[in-house]
Amino acid sequence: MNRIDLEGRTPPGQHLVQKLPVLHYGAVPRIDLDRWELRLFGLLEEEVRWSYDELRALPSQSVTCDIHCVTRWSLLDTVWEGVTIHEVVGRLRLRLGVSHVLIHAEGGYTTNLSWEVFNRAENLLAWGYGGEQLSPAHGWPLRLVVPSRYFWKSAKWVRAIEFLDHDVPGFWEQAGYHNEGDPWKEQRFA
Ligand SMILES: Nc1nc2c(c(=O)[nH]1)N[C@H]1C(S)=C(S)[C@@H](COP(=O)(O)O)O[C@H]1N2
Ligand SMILES: [Mo]
Repeated sequence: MNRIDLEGRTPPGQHLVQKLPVLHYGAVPRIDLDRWELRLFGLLEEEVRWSYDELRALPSQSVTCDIHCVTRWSLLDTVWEGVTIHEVVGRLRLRLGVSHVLIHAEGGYTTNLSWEVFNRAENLLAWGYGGEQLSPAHGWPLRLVVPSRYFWKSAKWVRAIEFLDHDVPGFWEQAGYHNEGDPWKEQRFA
């Protein structure tokens, strides 16, 4: 049985599920944490590289949000733990003119966001889900969570964030998915 949506939290064309499905293109990557790093590059005064330990030493926060996949399932009240994008951005020296970011994940998956959508308070680089460590299938060691967009923009296995002064379509955005992907506007396909 689907949960009943009493509060109007299900966007048009979506149905509610009770558990987080596993969905991705390709295989779950094998990751060596000792060699893992998160790279922040592009329009920065200085490129930044954080080891996994450095990342985990940043102040962490828990975010509860609803998520919506373009394949029409939504899950309410998911709980993620990690470092907020605001916390990350506050540690960078951005150059003038940053208008977009491109997220790079393990194995070549990418997704793009405007600066305005990327830099929202609820967005997280997460290492925890549902009170536990993120599982490999859900993006361990680090995934992005952008609740305001269809879930394909919440890249799993994130390795780098590129700061840009123009828009560069990501993997699904090049393949015909909508560039913005706002579930409340049903922006599924271009
Ligand atoms: N690196 C990577 N991230 C990805 C994907 C992918 O194929 N590769 N798929 C996206 C899609 S379409 C969805 S719906 C969600 C699914 O996340 P989940 O498996 O944790 O539910 O991951 C997103 N992030
Ligand atoms: Mo998806």
